[in-house]
Amino acid sequence: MPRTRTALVVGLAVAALFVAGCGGSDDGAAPSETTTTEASVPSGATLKGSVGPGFEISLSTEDGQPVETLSAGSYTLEVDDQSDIHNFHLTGTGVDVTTDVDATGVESFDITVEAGTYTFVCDPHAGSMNGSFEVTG
Ligand SMILES: [Cu+2]
Repeated sequence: MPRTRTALVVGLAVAALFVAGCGGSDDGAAPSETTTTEASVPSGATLKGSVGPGFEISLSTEDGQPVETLSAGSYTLEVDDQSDIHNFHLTGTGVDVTTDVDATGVESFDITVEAGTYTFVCDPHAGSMNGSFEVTG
């Protein structure tokens, strides 16, 4: 009987390790599943960045869909900075554009993106105000 109990304990420990391992492995984004209603954004389109007035930052298409993936190419980035305590700062390969924290209003940038990950943040609150999208080649 002691032998049976030992086997059970070991089995539970292995199961716990397995679960922990699985849980820790999805820290990185795993874009294996994409939504079926994925908006296709043609190169040359206008992208709408928005920050404020609350602690909100977003990037969307002209139709109001969140930008999650883009094709490589050139776009117009139109940022509506609605707060003098936030900014909209987009970075990635070949791109580093930002509005001023103190300033408000709409500001436009011509950007050219290539394959990779692009990230936008509010610099003073980058830990909570951030987002990103992927560019496919
Ligand atoms: Cu902010």
